[in-house]
Amino acid sequence: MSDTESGEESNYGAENITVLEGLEAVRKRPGMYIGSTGPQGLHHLVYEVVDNSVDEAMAGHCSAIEVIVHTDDSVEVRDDGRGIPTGEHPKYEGMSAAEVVMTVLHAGGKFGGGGYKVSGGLHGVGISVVNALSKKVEVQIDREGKHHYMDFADGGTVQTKLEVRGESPDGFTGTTVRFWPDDTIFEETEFRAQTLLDRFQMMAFLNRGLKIRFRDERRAEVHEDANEDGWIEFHYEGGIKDFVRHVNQSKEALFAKVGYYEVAEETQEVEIAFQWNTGFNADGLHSFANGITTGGGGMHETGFRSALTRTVNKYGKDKNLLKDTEDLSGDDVREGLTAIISVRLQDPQFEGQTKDKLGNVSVRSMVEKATNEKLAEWLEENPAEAKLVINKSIAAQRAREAARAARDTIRNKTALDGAGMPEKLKDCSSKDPRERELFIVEGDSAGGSAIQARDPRTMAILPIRGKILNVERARLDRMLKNLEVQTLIQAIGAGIGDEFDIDKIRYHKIILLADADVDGSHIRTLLLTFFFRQMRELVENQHIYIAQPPLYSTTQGKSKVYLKDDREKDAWLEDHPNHKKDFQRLKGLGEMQWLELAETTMNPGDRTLLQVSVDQAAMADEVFSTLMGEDVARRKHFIQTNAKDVRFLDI
Ligand code: 0RA
Repeated sequence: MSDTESGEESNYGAENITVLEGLEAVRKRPGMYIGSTGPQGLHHLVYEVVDNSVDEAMAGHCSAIEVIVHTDDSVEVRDDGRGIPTGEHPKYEGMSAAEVVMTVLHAGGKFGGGGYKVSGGLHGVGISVVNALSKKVEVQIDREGKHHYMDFADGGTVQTKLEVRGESPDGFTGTTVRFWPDDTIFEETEFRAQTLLDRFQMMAFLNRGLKIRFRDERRAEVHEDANEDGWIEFHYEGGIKDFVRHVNQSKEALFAKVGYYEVAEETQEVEIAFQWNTGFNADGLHSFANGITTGGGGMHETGFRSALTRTVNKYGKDKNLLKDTEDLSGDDVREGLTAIISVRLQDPQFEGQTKDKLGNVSVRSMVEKATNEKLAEWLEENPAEAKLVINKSIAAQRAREAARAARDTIRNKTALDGAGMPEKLKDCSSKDPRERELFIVEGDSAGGSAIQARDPRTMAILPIRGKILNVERARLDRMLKNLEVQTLIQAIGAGIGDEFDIDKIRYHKIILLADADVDGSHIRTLLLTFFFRQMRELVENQHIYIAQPPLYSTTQGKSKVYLKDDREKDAWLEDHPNHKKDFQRLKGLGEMQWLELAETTMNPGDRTLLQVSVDQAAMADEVFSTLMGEDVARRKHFIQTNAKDVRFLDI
């Protein structure tokens, strides 16, 4: 079909039937193509369309991509690339190339032409899958001076065949795809702006120079990061170097430079950016394959890790910064390291249950070789930075040894002191961990009330004093010297860090009991962060709870009524319109009668406990990093921008 013949009914050949069968298969088993029909699958549709434009941009034909979410929850993706070809497709009679791209599975790639093509997209399924799962799709193409239009309905059936609708603006080429997800296929069809923004920002980091703009027309007010027209733009000339700077922004860099190297082979390539910070986390390694997060790691990470450890050790010994007998471990070298590894390859194998682990063996040797060579060069060329890295690694090694010693001391203490339990712990008598509960109570006087209020058979009380310590800035060895932390570890009885053994926990409910005020919130955040970092399985298996002492009390007739928070108070007032407004604000746990404490907060029949999820703990961890981290400006910004959202901090 040529452009002038557009609109004419053509005979459907065998090809057309295959096309419809292909799209029908997608509609029957969408999960096979986009993972799920939940929110993730829905957002995947956008990524699939944008990936096509990104390919065009990375081939050097497109300068910017614009994404708009419309008020009807349709999504429009525009680019100024070459435009999808509009001429008749050589293989499919009566169909334009653009129609083939939109309706034939896996036809999204560039036709003809040599060389290898590395495309993004989780499964690389192509834009026809989006068509199959939409109730309507409109395509506009500017190419060879003409503006073309075509649309589809009900999962990819052509409504309007490609036709010319006037001239393109002077010299302009490009493609616009707008789609309406099919609400009979997806559980919900509402897009979440932040999810899209996070993805676009990541793509912009991973594709140096790429410009992605986003606008959400559903919002009445303009996003805080948007310009006056409502556009948010991501554009990083530094690519993954800027990514590393971004990750280290809330931390204190060990030195200002960001290291970088890249190596391209015939069918695969790698780029790596890195910078150490003064923190103690050893999990700052983030890897990607063809622009997709590989949270499960894989061959690229394995290659990098072994070459990193080897190269830093070799440099240290060559320069006499390390003794010949002193070997730094991988953990020592990675402490405080933020690194981005991005590989591109022809046929990525994603493995593991969540398909987020890269399995291609050839990638390991490429990354290992690249790192052995280029990292060694970088260290040679940057001796001041290299020395800081070696010294930091040595400090990490010493701290690890000290932590081991401290851990042994605690373990021996536990073994020697009979039951080995700290003096402050008022333990319970039941021997069955499943029914035993540990209340961690802030302050000695509150601890006193809690001891009186408890059921001594199942409830143990551990009073701890004030701020346990700043777990963010302390290494494990210092943390282990802290008496409050030692007490916690002993009471829970399952070790800490790598040695934590969930099967040994002495209580199945660990309940944080602190005041409902700012100090209480702070100590809860500290404790949650500690559990999240050092006993993560406790959080993952949902053994952590937050007790909720009431904020108000009032009397009705002869009985006392407790109200958890302002919302309960307001609700109660609504139900009792004639009640005089004499509410007591309960100041703190310490001032509560023990009976009050029992009846409002501790008795299983009366209390409400908040069960902590990993999300909440991770949030505490992030809030904590930001609030307690070294970077004052960022901390201030965080407090200012989150001051309105009290829920966020008030865990
Ligand atoms: C096939 C071939 C060519 C470009 C494209 C597809 C293409 C697809 C999409 C999807 C969204 N935006 C796009 N831009 C381009 C090559 C065209 C040529 O050789 O001129």
